[in-house]
Amino acid sequence: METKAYSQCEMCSARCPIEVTLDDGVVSTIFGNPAVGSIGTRLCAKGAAAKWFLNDTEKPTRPQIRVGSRGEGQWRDASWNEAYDYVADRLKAIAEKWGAQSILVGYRGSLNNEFVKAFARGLGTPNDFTHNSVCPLSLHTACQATLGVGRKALGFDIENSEYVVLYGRNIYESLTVAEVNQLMAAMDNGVKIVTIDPRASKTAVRSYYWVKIRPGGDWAFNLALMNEIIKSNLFDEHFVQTWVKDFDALRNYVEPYTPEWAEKETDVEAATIRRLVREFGEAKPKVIFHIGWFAARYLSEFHMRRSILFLNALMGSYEVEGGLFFKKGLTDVGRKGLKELDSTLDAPKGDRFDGIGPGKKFPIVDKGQGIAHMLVEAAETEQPYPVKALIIYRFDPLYSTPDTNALIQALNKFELVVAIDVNWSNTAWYADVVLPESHFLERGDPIQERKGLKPILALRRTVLPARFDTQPAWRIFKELANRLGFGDKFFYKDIDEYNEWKLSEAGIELSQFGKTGVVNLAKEKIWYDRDTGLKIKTPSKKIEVISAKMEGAGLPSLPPYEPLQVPEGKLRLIIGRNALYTQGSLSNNKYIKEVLPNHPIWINKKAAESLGINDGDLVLVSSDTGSGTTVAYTTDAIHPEAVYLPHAFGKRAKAQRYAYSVGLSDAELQNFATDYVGGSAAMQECFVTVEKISK
Ligand SMILES: Nc1nc2c(c(=O)[nH]1)N[C@H]1C(S)=C(S)[C@@H](COP(=O)(O)OP(=O)(O)OC[C@H]3O[C@@H](n4cnc5c(=O)[nH]c(N)nc54)[C@H](O)[C@@H]3O)O[C@H]1N2
Ligand SMILES: Nc1nc2c(c(=O)[nH]1)N[C@H]1C(S)=C(S)[C@@H](COP(=O)(O)OP(=O)(O)OC[C@H]3O[C@@H](n4cnc5c(=O)[nH]c(N)nc54)[C@H](O)[C@@H]3O)O[C@H]1N2
Ligand code: SF4
Ligand SMILES: [Mo]
Repeated sequence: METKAYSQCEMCSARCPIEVTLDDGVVSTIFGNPAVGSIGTRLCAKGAAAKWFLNDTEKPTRPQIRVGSRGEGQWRDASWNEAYDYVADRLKAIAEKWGAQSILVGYRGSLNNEFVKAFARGLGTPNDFTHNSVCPLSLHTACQATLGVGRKALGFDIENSEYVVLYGRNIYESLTVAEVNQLMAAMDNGVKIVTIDPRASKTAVRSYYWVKIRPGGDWAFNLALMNEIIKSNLFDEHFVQTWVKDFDALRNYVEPYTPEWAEKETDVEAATIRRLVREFGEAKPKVIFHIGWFAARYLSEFHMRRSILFLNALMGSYEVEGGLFFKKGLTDVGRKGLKELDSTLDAPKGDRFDGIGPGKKFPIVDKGQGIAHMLVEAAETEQPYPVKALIIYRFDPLYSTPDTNALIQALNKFELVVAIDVNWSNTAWYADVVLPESHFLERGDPIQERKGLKPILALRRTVLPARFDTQPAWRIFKELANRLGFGDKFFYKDIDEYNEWKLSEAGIELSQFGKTGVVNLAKEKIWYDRDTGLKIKTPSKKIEVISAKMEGAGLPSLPPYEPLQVPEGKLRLIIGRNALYTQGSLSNNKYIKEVLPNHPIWINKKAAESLGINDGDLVLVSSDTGSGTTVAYTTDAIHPEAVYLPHAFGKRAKAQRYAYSVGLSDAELQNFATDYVGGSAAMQECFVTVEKISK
């Protein structure tokens, strides 16, 4: 008999709403949830490949305890009770010997954030951290310093826009289904996409204009755009007067950065910059300078991202149709917000392992995000104190933070590493204990508030019983808390009871989610009054050119531009995502591997020629930190200073037949570099040589 169930995909963190068709209880297809048309009724290739992952036996299928040396891959099966007791006993001993602060709790943001954060609070450690320092952190910090809210507060009305300017943001490849749908609809409406990218991405080739920029040239490019917009009086004067603090400082600051100056730094012709500025000026305010997503490329990432926020201000494109908007949620429809478990526990005080805090290395970075890539330094220096245990939930730092070998050295200093994952991540492979979470179709999670112009609440519910001996996050953290003496804080008996508690102040019942798992909160789009109602939360309540937050921490708001530098004889390694892979986490998937087993390194034809490299040659790629081999793809479609690899290959867990050791891992080539203002890693401050090995 055919039945349908509704839930959310988790093959990446976009969490598209899905419709699962079951034949006598066996999954036959997974598709988009038609009840959520605005978010997207299609699925991407990775979502469809979830079916393979469900039945994959090359993942941990019951708790694992290491028996060989770290990373050797010798494990024994354990019962859940044994594994919980084992982890809890060791955590107690470590807390007693080294203090609770020596326990680090790392995670990638998910629906289960509140359980992970509550767990860290229960342990008494101030050291919880997300994956964000290797993704959007500098952008987030830039938004906080300029608008007083984080990056997730902003949305984009792409469908109604006239110009969408993308700084790399590769919407058609590094995707969420919703944004792909929006951009396709916008193209039907005649939008002009301007993609700035050193290589021809799948979005660049579908654009009205591809700006083949020198890698890292974005900040200089933006300074010149602002120079030209202001000089040509093409900015929205009313908006700037109403909402921008210290506009004159911005005008003076960009004065020397002319299009001719930028041409030398970015390889973009001054005439192109002038033409684009005229076109943007005429289309405003329906112009979106997309703030981006992945923002862990350069030392100057923070200032580049701030310049995007300024450009949107000059166009007056905040809170307007076809521009950017502040996302709306429960409180905008007159309801109270969802409750979260972590807010019922006090946040432990004390210095953090990662150097965030007033007067510290990262004075303006949000503690709630943490800085994952500071783990190595913390372990090596034992400053401000030794770190001894690492609990990792749904995050793979050993694949996703730069310099894999340095991190392995650091992990060897830990007395306990526990990975809670659905798969053999690199980190799980190097851990002491692996607690396997159930596949996303086999579990319920906390309700999600999806903010937007028309906000909704969405429910992930259990579609299938767990096939293997795995457990959901709500249970894993509760069981550990029970054994560590703060089980009373994890008061719920199951996820339904927890979700009822979560909803209890919002005045919504679990039963309202009905069959499709969605509650629509607004019939019409909600816009704030753009003259009086922008939700800017800086001290001045305006978009701050001179940022009170930065100045208060002794950081200059408008520092002079610093020219790009590439060491003689080296190429800059640039990176991105691939449409078929979610970082490295899904690479052991038969369906995916059938379509794209491996990926070459892109290298400019002329650059390759000068190195004696032909298309299809096997090459050795080396940096100061590591080296590896792959095949060269020579093309004009990349800037000559760059080589390009997606972050998806070179996995280390031998248990995974399809992924193990296939291709080159960019993380093994990258060294430690960081944007000390915004907090992100600076992964593209990485320079390599490429040599031919053979045909
Ligand atoms: N299929 C798929 N979709 C995903 C993901 C995935 O893993 N797979 N991951 C999701 C996540 S977590 C993220 S963060 C987003 C990331 O999405 P994006 O922010 O779009 O980031 P990337 O894919 O890293 O890179 C996009 C483009 O930036 C270009 N680029 C490199 N250097 C520069 C530069 O100096 N200047 C400019 N202007 N461009 C440059 C690259 O060539 C690449 O084409 O994708 C999300 N969507
Ligand atoms: N060198 C280099 N490093 C990078 C990047 C790069 O381009 N180059 N990209 C960066 C970016 S943009 C990002 S977002 C990060 C991504 O890196 P991570 O944050 O590590 O994200 P993922 O690879 O999506 O997943 C991490 C782990 O979560 C597991 N997982 C998936 N679903 C579930 C689940 O439902 N429950 C549990 N418990 N676990 C689950 C996966 O198996 C995987 O091991 O990497 C960053 N690091
Ligand atoms: S974008 Fe694809 S993989 Fe990610 S949640 Fe949506 S369908 Fe799943
Ligand atoms: Mo990311």
